Amino acid sequence: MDAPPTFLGLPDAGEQARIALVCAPYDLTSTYGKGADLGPEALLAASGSVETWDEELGHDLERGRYTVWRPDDSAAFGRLPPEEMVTVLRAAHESHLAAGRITLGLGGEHSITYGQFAALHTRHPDLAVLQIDAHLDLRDSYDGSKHNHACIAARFLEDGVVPVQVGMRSCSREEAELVAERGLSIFWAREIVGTIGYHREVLDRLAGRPVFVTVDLDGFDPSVVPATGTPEPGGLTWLDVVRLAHMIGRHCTVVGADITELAPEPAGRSKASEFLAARLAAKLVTYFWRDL
Ligand SMILES: [Mn+2]
Repeated sequence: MDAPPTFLGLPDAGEQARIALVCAPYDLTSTYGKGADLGPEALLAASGSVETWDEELGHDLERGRYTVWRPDDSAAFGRLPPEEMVTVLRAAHESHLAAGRITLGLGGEHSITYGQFAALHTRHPDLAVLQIDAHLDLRDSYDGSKHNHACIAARFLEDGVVPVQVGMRSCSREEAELVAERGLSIFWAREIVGTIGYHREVLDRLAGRPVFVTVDLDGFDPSVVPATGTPEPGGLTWLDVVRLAHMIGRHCTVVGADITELAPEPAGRSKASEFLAARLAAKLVTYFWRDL
């Protein structure tokens, strides 16, 4: 059997690593397109073909030290109830944070984010969250679970963190009412695609706090990332997302990030989505943590 893929095809740095990629092969609560449990390995496999040289900042990612964390038994992990899944992930993130590493979560459906968020929020009570997504995810529960993929932003709110949400373009009436009631920070896709004028306002909302960046790949337009569970038309471009991330990296301390909802297309189809996800992982590491 082939060895499992590493990040960017570089040797796993083990205990010496400064950045841990925490894989969450989990897709139990998704409701439409399935396959996000295959996302982490598809992203890592694609990362072997990503250039380690960042052409924009002139930085070589080969200088970094990375390790990959996987559940002991991926199949069993994939069957855990969502509440237990986030507990396992929280412990994994906490152990890497305790060892002085930054963690980059790889999903997996968006419900995986809560484990990493909770680990970071304990360490940084003033944590701010930037959420790139098509969906508000403000339902308190869905399909009987508070840890459904459609509820992640409700969990942030419940823990006292108002996420700054970018790329939004789909919600329920109840979610829209909550937005109005609470005056939430929404940057609708239709108002920002192709622009950068809103960056200043994003920064104002993050207000100098440590930042966790959570990316649901459906924030991208489906013409850019077709391989995701709930593709919504009218989304962000590659440049929209990397310009925002670059700006955040220049002005904020980013203490963690994740990339979720990659649901690879069957073998033989386009690999554009997994390559983009891998390239995005490389970009986030470059923008946020190139000096580690
Ligand atoms: Mn979404």
